[in-house]
Amino acid sequence: MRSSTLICALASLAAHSVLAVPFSNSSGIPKPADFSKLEGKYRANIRAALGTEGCTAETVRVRKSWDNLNNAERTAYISAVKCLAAKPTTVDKSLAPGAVNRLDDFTYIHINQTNLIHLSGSFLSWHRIFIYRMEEALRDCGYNGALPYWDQARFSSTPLKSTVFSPAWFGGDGVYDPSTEGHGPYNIQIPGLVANITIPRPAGHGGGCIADGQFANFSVSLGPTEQLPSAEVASGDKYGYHANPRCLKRNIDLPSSVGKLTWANATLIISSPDIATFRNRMDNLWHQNAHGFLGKDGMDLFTSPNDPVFYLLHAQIDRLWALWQGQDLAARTFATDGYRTFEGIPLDTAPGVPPANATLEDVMDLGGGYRPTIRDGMAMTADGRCYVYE
Ligand SMILES: *[C@@H]1O[C@H](CO)[C@@H](O)[C@H](O)[C@H]1NC(C)=O
Ligand SMILES: *[C@@H]1O[C@H](CO)[C@@H](O)[C@H](O)[C@H]1NC(C)=O
Ligand SMILES: *[C@@H]1O[C@H](CO)[C@@H](O)[C@H](O)[C@H]1NC(C)=O
Ligand SMILES: *[C@@H]1O[C@H](CO)[C@@H](O)[C@H](O)[C@H]1NC(C)=O
Ligand SMILES: *[C@@H]1O[C@H](CO)[C@@H](O)[C@H](O)[C@H]1NC(C)=O
Ligand SMILES: *[C@@H]1O[C@H](CO)[C@@H](O)[C@H](O)[C@H]1NC(C)=O
Ligand SMILES: [Cu+2]
Repeated sequence: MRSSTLICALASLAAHSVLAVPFSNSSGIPKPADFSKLEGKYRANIRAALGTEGCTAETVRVRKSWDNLNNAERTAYISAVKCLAAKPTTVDKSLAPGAVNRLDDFTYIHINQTNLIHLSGSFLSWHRIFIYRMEEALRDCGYNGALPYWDQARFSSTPLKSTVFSPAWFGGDGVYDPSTEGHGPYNIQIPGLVANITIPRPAGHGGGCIADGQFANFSVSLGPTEQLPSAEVASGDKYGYHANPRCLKRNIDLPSSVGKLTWANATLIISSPDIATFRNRMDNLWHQNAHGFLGKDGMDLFTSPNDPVFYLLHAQIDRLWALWQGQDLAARTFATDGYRTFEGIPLDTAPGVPPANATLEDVMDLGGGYRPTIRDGMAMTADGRCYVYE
């Protein structure tokens, strides 16, 4: 199975003109000087802003690229994820009877909030808090480090060469599943919006259970939502809140990475002159492509946290935002843009929420009764957070 998946992957790579010169080494594409320069300015500014109490140079956590962790750190991270998978959920069973474990606590609230926290003014802030809470939960389960990020640009041409997807860690593609729901192509239809939004998805090379790595046959329960015209969706389970135990799946789509999740695009995103441009580029050039690359569970708008790679993917989104903010902390930390709902479309579950612009004082729902404002999720080294990207 693995070798035929590889052959398909290579065939697709060869067909892609961007790859005239394929990269075959394991260190990836070197970081360009202009990106390093932006990073240097961010680091200098954020470190200069650290105080002498609270978040200090001594206490600040350093988030690193997964590819730069050592194997002991990687093992500790994976163990903590599995520790959360072995702990019972704290979600009210009347809200999500299918929630099983502590990972589902996170997936549940992400499902519940999806149409408010994507393509909206709370996207960046909500996800910053969300992944920070995961970092804390992992540390409560024995992990001593900070959340690592998946540095897509370094392996954009050969994404499966990143150690993120190695058979030792998160594993690679799902096994080939020729069904419409698994392998694609198919259209995603987003439930809950008072408009029909259809997102076409290309065919990948997998679609079935992940076959190798630490999450091969990993069991997930929540989802999928009614966005797939799929037999996998139980009738009436619009948001996938009911128990649906199944293996975690991927449907790797190389063209979502090759020529897209590039250093050039990362640099372009961080070089955005204002938050509206930044948010637009972030979503169109990066966020959607990163999820699109994973396919299947990791691409489900609602239940994507089911794939543990989600947290590394979003640490990278958070990092690019941090780099953008860090070019001018005073002007950019609280810069905001976007509607209160998905593209400003009214929601059938929250008809009272007007499709107005979000404000810094808007209250978000992070689950477990935690309801911070958008402003609360914007600083990197305040409001209980204390981390910097290396
Ligand atoms: C890896 O390959 C890329 C692309 O050919 C090249 O730029 C880079 O220098 C190589 N890295 C090493 C360590 O050989
Ligand atoms: C989210 O959860 C609340 C209950 O806390 C519920 O009223 C609401 O309908 C849910 N929204 C969706 C989209 O499931
Ligand atoms: C969305 O599509 C469905 C099925 O095609 C249709 O029944 C419904 O009326 C459409 N809704 C809107 C708002 O266009
Ligand atoms: C996954 O589960 C299937 C079906 O139970 C089994 O055939 C396969 O060997 C398992 N794969 C791994 C890597 O555990
Ligand atoms: C940036 O991303 C877009 C779409 O994702 C792609 O079409 C474009 O070629 C990329 N540009 C570069 C310079 O990588
Ligand atoms: C929302 O914000 C944008 C950008 O600041 C502005 O152009 C637009 O008029 C605002 N829309 C509403 C409905 O306030
Ligand atoms: Cu999300």
